[in-house]
Amino acid sequence: GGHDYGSPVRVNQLGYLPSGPKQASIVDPATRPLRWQLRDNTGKVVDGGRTRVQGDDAMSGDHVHIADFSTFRRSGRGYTLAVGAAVSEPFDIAENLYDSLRRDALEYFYLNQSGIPIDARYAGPAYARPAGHIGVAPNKGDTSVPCLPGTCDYSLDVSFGWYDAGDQGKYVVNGALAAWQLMDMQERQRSGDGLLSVPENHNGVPDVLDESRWEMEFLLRMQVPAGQELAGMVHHKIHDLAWTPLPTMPQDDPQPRYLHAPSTAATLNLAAVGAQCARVWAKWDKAFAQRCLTAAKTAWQAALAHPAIYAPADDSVGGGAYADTDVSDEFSWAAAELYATTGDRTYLSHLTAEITPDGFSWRDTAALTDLTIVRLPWRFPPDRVFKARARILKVADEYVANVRSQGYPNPYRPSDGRYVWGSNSATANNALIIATAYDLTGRPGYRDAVLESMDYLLGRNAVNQSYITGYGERASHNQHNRIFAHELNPALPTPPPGSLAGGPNSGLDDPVAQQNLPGCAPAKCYLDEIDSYSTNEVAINWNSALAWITAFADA
Ligand code: 9MR
Repeated sequence: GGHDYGSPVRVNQLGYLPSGPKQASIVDPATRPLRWQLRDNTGKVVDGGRTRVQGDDAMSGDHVHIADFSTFRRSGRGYTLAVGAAVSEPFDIAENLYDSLRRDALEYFYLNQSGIPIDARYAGPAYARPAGHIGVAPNKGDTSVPCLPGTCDYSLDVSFGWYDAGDQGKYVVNGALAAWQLMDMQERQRSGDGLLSVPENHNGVPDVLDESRWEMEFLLRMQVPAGQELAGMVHHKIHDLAWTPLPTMPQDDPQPRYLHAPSTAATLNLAAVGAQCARVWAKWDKAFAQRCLTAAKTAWQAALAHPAIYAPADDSVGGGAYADTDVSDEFSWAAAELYATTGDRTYLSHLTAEITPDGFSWRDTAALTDLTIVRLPWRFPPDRVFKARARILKVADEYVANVRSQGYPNPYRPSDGRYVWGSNSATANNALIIATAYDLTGRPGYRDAVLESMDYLLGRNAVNQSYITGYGERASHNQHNRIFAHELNPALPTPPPGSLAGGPNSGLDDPVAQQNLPGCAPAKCYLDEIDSYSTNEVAINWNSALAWITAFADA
């Protein structure tokens, strides 16, 4: 209670595709259908009808109606949907609706690169900044980072990579997932050089690959060198000794940074993305592809030799823990990628994990085995492809049912009724699975459900919030971030357009959320405040999911 969610008429605040589904969700206690009107930007009524009563929505506690204006296809700007006296936020109907978001969701990665000046020519003046963590005082730099005292006695150059999120740590398990999603976009649908405003945009290599390489270069450097005790294993993470205050610009970070102990999970993540990297780069840079493959194979062997080294859950001072004590799913995913690239049958027996309705995240990579199989069906035994395909369709059907059965079109509906930290990434990753079902079958229902999932992220939700900076009248712009900390210092920019907020989190894992959201319904546990890191952070593995599904929507 007490929160101002604005209009009860909830729309995709960016808009709708002319040929796509067009629905609004309306919060209203009425038990009978209500009249709705679609108005153009002069206020003229251009369409109308009656709502369908969807009923009580479990995840929000709202009583919801649905207005469907899908048959209206006329492009234009500034439409509104009215129900009684209530009027929605304005939206467009446009063929190129997702074109700029597609770029911005990817441009996010350049703006978060570590170890390089962010050039105003590409980033614009607001987002340009000096290189971070290159060892210019007070900065310690990432070029020679020691292990945490007592864990090993060498230092590594772990330059490159993207800053994780609102903090400037660099973590292998979610960094690898983010890089994987960018490379997977490219394997799904080729995009070209010149797509993005980045320094590499005329180097003859697709920009999405250039961008993912920045992270690969970091991931490769996290591997324990030959001759050391844990050679081939991969350090779990590198970050500051202590959390830095907000704001802190990367070049001003005075903290010492340390390598944390290797983990089996991180090692298998490098095995997986290294194998994928070898495949996607073979055509563009053979030497780099070979580096990736060697690292992947070495990592795989090291993981087999050390199958149960887990990152400790309490290692969360100065950086996140990213703990995971079940790596059977990572073994399976890595084996799938290695088999897809090499055809070596010894990997096949390790493909044991399958997609489940729980979807996937940095911690749960089971689904990525099946997604890898259907990405490269000609490389896998036909019975495996057949089964992976069937499993993906079954899970996608469940997600479509979630979209259709809830008051707001969210493919995510947790079985325990609690939204996780980063729930918007669960929405986006589930949408990716539905999109994959569309790619496999061409059935329009899948495509429509992906587009409706975009509606959820862009404002058709319980808090009337577009969770993507710069897109929509009520869009998140105060996400937790040390660089883009406009809320704390007006001289700094907001997070760049195309930044996805983590979204509602039932856990209320920060003091601001605890104070302001007691007893919140799951889909309403969200605050657009910079200090609410557990509901309103950004993260590379969330924006990579956004980038993937937005490219799908745009196509
Ligand atoms: O995305 C992570 C989420 O799954 C965890 O529940 C949460 C708490 O451990 O951490 C999230 O990751 C954060 C990381 O630990 C530190 N950098 C910011 C990440 C996004 O909030």
